[in-house]
Amino acid sequence: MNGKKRTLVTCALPYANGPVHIGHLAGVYVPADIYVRYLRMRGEDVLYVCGSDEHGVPITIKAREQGCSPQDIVDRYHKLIRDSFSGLGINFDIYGRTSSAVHAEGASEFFRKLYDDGKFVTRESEQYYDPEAQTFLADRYIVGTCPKCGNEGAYGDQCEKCGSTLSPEELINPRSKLSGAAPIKKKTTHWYLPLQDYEQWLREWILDGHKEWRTNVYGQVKSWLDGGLQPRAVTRDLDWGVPVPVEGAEGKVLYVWFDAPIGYISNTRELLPQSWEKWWKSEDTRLVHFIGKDNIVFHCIVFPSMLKAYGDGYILPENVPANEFLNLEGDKISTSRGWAVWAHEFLKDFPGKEDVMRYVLTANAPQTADNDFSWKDFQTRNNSELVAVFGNFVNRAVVLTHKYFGGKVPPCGPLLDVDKEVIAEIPALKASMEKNLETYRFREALKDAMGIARAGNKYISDTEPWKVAKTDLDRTATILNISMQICADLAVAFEPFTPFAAERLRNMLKVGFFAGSDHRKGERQTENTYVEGEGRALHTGVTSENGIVLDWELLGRPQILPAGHEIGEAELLFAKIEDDQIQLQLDKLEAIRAERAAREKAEAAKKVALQKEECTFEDFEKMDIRTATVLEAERVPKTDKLLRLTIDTGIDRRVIVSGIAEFYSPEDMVGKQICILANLKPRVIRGIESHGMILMAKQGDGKMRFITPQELVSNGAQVG
Ligand code: B3M
Ligand code: ZN
Repeated sequence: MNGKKRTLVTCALPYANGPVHIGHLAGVYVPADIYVRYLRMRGEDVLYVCGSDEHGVPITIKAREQGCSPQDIVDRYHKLIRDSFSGLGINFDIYGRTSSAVHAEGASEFFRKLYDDGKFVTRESEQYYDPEAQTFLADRYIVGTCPKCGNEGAYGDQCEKCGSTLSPEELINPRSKLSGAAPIKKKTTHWYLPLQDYEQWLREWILDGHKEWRTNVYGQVKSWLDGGLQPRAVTRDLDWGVPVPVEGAEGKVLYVWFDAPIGYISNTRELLPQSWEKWWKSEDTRLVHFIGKDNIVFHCIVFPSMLKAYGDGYILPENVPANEFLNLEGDKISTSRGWAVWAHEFLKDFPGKEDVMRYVLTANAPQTADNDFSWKDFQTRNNSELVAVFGNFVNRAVVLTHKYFGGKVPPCGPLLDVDKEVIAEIPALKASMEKNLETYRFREALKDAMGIARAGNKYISDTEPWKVAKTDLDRTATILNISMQICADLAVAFEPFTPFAAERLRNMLKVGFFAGSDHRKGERQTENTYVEGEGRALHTGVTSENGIVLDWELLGRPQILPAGHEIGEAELLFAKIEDDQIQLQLDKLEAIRAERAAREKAEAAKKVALQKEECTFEDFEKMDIRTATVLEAERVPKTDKLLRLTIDTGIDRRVIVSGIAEFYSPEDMVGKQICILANLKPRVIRGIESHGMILMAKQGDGKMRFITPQELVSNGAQVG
């Protein structure tokens, strides 16, 4: 199909410091799975590689927070993530891990060769060091007060409260998360890959050679290159990671983004110790990286430069179809804020709906722009597309074939225009699907597949076989024959998108299927799945000897199921999703939002505004602060923030307008003794002249309380 003997598909290695969520699935893993299933149906030889990315500072931080080891963290999440993928039908040939011995050996060897070949430069720099814990500190391990918003828990690289990007130098009162000690600067040496040396080569390879890449990918690479590449550190002062295999490098490990991409190679070696090189070092292999947009620089600039530096015939990616981001209910998905739909929770809450999630994430795929997932849309697409069109069409065709023809495909008689039209539509949709799938436009390809279901549904609705049967069984036979062919088409077309439903449909039609060959270890033969040839899997108790075996080539053929072919009992392919199921999910998200708001409010309440600049005693003496009592109070019309107060200052009666209506009603204020700045220049507020200002205590979350003497004093008493 593409002139190469085989295709190697890699998927970004998820960090094993938490579960995967629908953003990961939409961005990387569902599109990759669609692509791999399609290629395999076309008979392509595909290797499908992924695994956990188990190093890096966030994992060590989570381990500290949970009082366990980084290995405990990655063991827990490696399993959870792997099971989540397989639960969604995303079956890699290997789902490895970068804490494995195979990876440590491979990454060390990779580094050592670049080191021996003089591809690195070293740099001495000053890094933050914890004198008590006697370890260097990554920025994330330094906390202090944010200079922008006063948040006392800001990190050395970012303030999670106001979102500012920070450096440890900017933090007020920086201290180590490990020991609480004030960090000191200490000299340390690291190895760097001089990316600038590869700039011209990258320009030629990508900017000249791959103009077909997605604009978001091509554009980001171009701006990185135009911005000028800098040497990139490939080692870190950390105790969790692949140790730097060089004498005198104790306490240093490979930088996670140096070691992780090598994980693709290590996972391949682990699966295919004898033949891994034909996948990574042969021009007969095409390599495709599926990633999210935040990984573009690592997969298009850093990793290719590493492979180039290493030499030895490593191939480069033919394409890197990076997706943009998926939002959730209009808000950015955030692991730290818990704002996500976790894959493992979805699988528990919606058993049997794995296809629906795959379908919805593809229909809303953020292919060239960020997109949004909403539970309402999830329900609507399931009910009005999968149930009402795809499932409804198949059900009517199968039920009626049983009703009128004893469950056997009836013969096809003379064709009318309506028959010819629908028969002609399918090959056209198939051709469009092929073009879209081969250019990574999965959302468009899904529309083509859905187009087949819509065509079938319209055909059976327009021809009304249940009515025709009253008078003309031959015509009914033709209609249902054609409808059953379209069911067979759907059993192939939907394999990449909704593999579970596609297999149930094939079982209903009692046909086999060529899913293509894969490289997973161990027997895949189950009681009704046969593995033939070089591992090409068949399903449903049908082998090429005893029945019909569908494959991509048959899709769109006019007569796939011959007259007389016996089909199985009808079963619903999809079930409606009820409002209460969706409401449960929305309530879950609302609870997360409320809990976060409460937490942020509580944190804000503790936030202390920075002290103002110094003033002199003379400055203070200018202010005439007095006690006063509120005689009358009313709301200021057309605003919910202001009260108009008439007060007795002991000097006079006057009117003051104050922004305290959010915290006090007029009734609350009448009779209260307050303190005011009496000699503030009068101001007109909402048309009312205000003479003075009430002294209020305002805490970080905005809550305000008026200041009052500890016990009643006379009005006009001077406050100083
Ligand atoms: N662990 C995933 C991420 O940035 C990162 C990918 C590595 S692929 C070699 O979320
Ligand atoms: Zn801040």
